[in-house]
Amino acid sequence: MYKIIGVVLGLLIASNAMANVVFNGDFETGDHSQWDELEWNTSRPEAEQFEIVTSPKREGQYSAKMTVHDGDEFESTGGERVQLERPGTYNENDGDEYWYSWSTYFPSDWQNLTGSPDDDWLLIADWHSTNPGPFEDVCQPLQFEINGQNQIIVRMITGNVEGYDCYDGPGTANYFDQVIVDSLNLGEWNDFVVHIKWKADNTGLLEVWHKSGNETNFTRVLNRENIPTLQYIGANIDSPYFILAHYRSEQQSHTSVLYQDGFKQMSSVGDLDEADFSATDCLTGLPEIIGTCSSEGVSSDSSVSNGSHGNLSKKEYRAYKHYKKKYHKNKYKKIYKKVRSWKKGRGKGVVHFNKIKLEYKLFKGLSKSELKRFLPQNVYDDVMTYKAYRGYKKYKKLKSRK
Ligand SMILES: [Ca+2]
Ligand SMILES: [Ca+2]
Repeated sequence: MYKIIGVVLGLLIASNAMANVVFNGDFETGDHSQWDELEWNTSRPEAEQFEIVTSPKREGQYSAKMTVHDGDEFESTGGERVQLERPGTYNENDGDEYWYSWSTYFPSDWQNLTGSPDDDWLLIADWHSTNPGPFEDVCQPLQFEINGQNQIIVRMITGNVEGYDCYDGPGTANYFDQVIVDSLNLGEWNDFVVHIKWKADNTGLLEVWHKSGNETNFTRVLNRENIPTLQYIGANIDSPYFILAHYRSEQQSHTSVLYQDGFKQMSSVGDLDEADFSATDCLTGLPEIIGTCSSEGVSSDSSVSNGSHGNLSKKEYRAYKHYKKKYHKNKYKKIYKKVRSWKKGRGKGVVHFNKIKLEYKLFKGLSKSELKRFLPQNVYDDVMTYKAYRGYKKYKKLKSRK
């Protein structure tokens, strides 16, 4: 049912504000020129299906309003659509690792999709197999789909897809559907963050985070490790490309409208510590993507959140949050008092303070377990106390500037 569409490789779109952004499709040019190809029912004026609007918007000045009417097919392809293809220059290759983020808005008068399970589908985003070529008749390796129950589903078909004719083939692919949102949130933005290690063998990774409306925290709604995330047939490995979609079964007959904004493909999310990127944590790397991480979570409005940083840079703010999270107020106070007592305790105390300070400086690069091996237990404990004292001082300094 998902027909293959043609690719027209466009010009490489230059420049991104942030170093880690590989491709920016946020519509801040006031048009769709960041993207390669717009596909719509070309017998209509483009504006009936694609429009840059200022409201609702998720970030910056502009978002994209995408409308599909009954019969809006693109040239001779199946399915009804208005969608944007990312320039082929950015296709994912075996071994690539990227982060993606975008936001989709479903108006409050959104109509449920109708029909049989074969017909009640609508895609908001997908990675499409390259074509022409051996993957032409295989379905998208990865797609974000709305179904007739108003759920958002992530569907993946990767690995060995030999013999696959879309979903009907007898192949040996890695194939799954996972519901990531149980009931579509209408009249508000849905934010997505996707992390993918693109691999044809079993060493790939797919993680998806989602939040909607006024939710402060992202939730990791999908985590699959050690899976193939690319399709292959024999020695051929596919290099898929991203589509920001409003693409649905031709069996639908109502007019559907949705808004897309803020798409970014990134090589990293700042100096985010992946360990911090847990299920419901405040995502500390997100200032560079969508919204900003505050102590309460991720704000939905980056302009407001910038204010809450006061005079701190993003890096300083992350450090502030790190220290704030690491030590409770009372624990810090105790540590501070102890080190102050060394410094104030004339003679012996000062000698001890200087000794610990020196040990700290000498062994700064070592891990905790290495330190433990090198130092007697009492010295190790005091070095740790001194380290925490430094953290507390840094925290207080950052807090005063916040
Ligand atoms: Ca925008
Ligand atoms: Ca139709």
